[in-house]
Amino acid sequence: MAKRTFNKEFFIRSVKYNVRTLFRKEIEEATEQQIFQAVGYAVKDAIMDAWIATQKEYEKSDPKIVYYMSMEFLMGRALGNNLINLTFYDEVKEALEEIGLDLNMIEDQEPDAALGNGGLGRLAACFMDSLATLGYAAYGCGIRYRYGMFKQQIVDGYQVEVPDMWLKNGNPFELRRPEYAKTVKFGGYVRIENHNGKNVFIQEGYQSVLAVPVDLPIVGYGNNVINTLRIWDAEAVNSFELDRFDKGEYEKAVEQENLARNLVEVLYPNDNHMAGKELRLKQQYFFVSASVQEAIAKYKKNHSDIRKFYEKATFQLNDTHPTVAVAELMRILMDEEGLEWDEAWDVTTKTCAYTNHTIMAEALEKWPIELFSRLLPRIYQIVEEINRRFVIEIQKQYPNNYEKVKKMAIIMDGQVKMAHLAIVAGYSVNGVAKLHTEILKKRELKDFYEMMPQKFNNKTNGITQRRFLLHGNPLLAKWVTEHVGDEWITDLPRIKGLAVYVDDEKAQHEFMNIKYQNKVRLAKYIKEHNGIDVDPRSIFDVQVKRLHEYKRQLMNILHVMYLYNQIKEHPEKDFYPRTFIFGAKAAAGYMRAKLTIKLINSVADVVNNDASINGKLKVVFIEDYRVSNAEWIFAAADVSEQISTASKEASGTGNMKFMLNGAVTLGTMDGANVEIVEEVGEENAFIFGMSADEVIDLESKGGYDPSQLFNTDQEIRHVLMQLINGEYAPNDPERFRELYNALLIDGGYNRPDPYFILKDFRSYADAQRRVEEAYRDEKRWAKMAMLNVAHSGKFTSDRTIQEYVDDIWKLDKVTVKLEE
Ligand code: 26W
Repeated sequence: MAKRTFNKEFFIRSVKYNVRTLFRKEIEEATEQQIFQAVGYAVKDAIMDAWIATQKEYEKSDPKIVYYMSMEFLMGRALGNNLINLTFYDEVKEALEEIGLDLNMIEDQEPDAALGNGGLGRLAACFMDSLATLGYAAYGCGIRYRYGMFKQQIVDGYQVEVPDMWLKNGNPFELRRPEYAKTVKFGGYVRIENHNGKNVFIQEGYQSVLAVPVDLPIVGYGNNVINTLRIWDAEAVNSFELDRFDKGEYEKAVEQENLARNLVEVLYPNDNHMAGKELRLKQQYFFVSASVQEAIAKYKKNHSDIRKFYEKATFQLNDTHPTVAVAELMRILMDEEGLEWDEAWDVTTKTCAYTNHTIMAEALEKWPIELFSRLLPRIYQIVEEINRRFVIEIQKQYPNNYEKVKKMAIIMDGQVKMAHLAIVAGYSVNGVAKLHTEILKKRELKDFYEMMPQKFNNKTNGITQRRFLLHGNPLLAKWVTEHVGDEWITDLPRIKGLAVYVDDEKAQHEFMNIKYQNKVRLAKYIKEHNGIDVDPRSIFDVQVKRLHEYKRQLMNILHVMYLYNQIKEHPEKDFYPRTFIFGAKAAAGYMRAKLTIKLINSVADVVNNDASINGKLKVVFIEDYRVSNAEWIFAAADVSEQISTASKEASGTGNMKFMLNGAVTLGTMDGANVEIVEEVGEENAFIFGMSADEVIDLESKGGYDPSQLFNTDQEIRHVLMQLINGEYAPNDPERFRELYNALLIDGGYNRPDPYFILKDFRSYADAQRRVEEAYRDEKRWAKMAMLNVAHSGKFTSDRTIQEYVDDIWKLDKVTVKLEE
């Protein structure tokens, strides 16, 4: 890998200069935040030449471009990652040390760019990294939310949401580009005029808003490629014209100001739950319209035949959130470019492709016709026509089968079904892990698969090893490089070379020592943030992810309660010390999830303060789990909890980050866990619980009756009773009644325990016993953990992106040369 030369003197001068010009200070007087800003700008400077060169190269060689359209990009911090990918990290660290500055401290000043909720948003961020590293022309298209994912505070054990003012000190990496602003129109009505026998559609009485692009550089690893994440900010089209005293005009101006302000104010913090808010649909159309306009404008700069647009551009829709892109592209092609319906449809269906990220029914986006047509009148007309033509297709293929129409139509029962629109208009539909794609084909999207099987394909998710090993776990990264060379950084399957060391005692020792160092690092963080002492020699058992019932954090904490009971009842029994670590944000309105957080914290309070158990058990809830602290958490984990109800977790990506960092999976056969086990071998993971088929089967029978278990299994009964006898809520014994009821009476879907927590409990507890037993044998554990690292090669997002390129996008590879 060609390494760019780093000019230390120049860099130091640049940092000092920035402190002076930005803050009128010398380095010694600057605050830590100001130092971060100054270093950030110096790094952006270092990126600029390559960014320009990349754009020049794209203009020259005219490659096909993927527009990755996503409501969410969960980027995390940029500084460290940019330095890593520029291959300057160590040099910059040294340079800064020379002037008395600590890069870690500086990195810590940067707020996470948390423009996403969880899995889907972080996947988009990993994909951007891989696209640039592999040298493909890609734009990320998204929204510049003024407030990202809320910050989580834990107050008295409860989650409190605090606004995330991530831009309050400015963002040194962003580049505002008002000269490329676009206008986006909402509301009004459509007037149809006949021009020489042709219908012309004119939208009138609308409100408009200006979409202003803000670009963030995406640095490819060591290859001079700098791609662009383009996030759109909103501004009023005409800023207040004070001489307009006419009442109507004045109010209109106020409305436009308000629209612009509200539009990009905040990320919706719902994960896997459709709230149906009008503002959300506005956000969707806002960034999609601006992005599609931009893509068309870019194409037209060098191409005259809009009918061949798809040869140079493809739109990947990250879940259904950007699916209005389908109709927006049709609108522009017809109303602005003058194509006929059939021509426009041909282009659109060769341009758009859709990724499904969840089978949770409550996540499916369906918009009331009333709302949709009022907000996007022209777009609605187009969707109606797409639907009309599609329904004719269904009837042709399935004559007299009204059931099919009812199940498959895009518009039905007063709603616009975005997934149906995406499937009908897309040339590709993919799931995100093998099992997930099979469930889509066989169940959720069965009718569509039968009608258009050629569209369906799988793309198992991946993660970037640059952030989650090279940056997040420098000790292990260095050790891996010492053993297998550094090619793994851009070719993760090379990490397989570690397999020859798994029985080597010296290697085992070094490996376990690195894990220990990382546990010490996390223990310090926990002490600082939670005030809890944890023993780095204990087993670090970690579950970090969004809080959702299907992910079953409740099963995990019930098991902790069970272990605690065991220890109390049998103090003489040998028990290997364990630290159970949780991190999770709950959607602000998701009461059962929030109560689960309170339960975890309440159990932590009791267990951590019980001197009688000699510290055998600790429970830690890490506040404000996010990308930046995640990097440390993965590095320190022994056990990776991936315990979703089988069939519910589309893929998971945390599971891959743990594996890469040498944690062993304790999980169900769900999502990508199945493929992890396939790679590493069942003997190097702890698998338990019902299979996806068993779950789906039992669901179709209406569930099961957990009272059997409750009545016959005294230990389970004991734990459940502790939810309602005040054991963990002495002042309010009723506090956790809701969780008790969900498990035993009605947890939704009209049945108790819809996520089969009690059904899987024994099997889970047994798997946990096997974990303990394995950990006691240090050599065996070291070998298992090392084998996990060695077999993580498949799970790089570089592989995922290459598959998208080969099977879906068909992009051209680009190389960028820099004159030094
Ligand atoms: C409309 C509200 C809403 C918001 C977000 C619905 C659905 C979502 C996302 C699709 C939820 C999500 O993040 N899904 C996760 O996507 C990851 C990346 O593919 C997968 O690894 C996770 O299994 C899946 O839960």
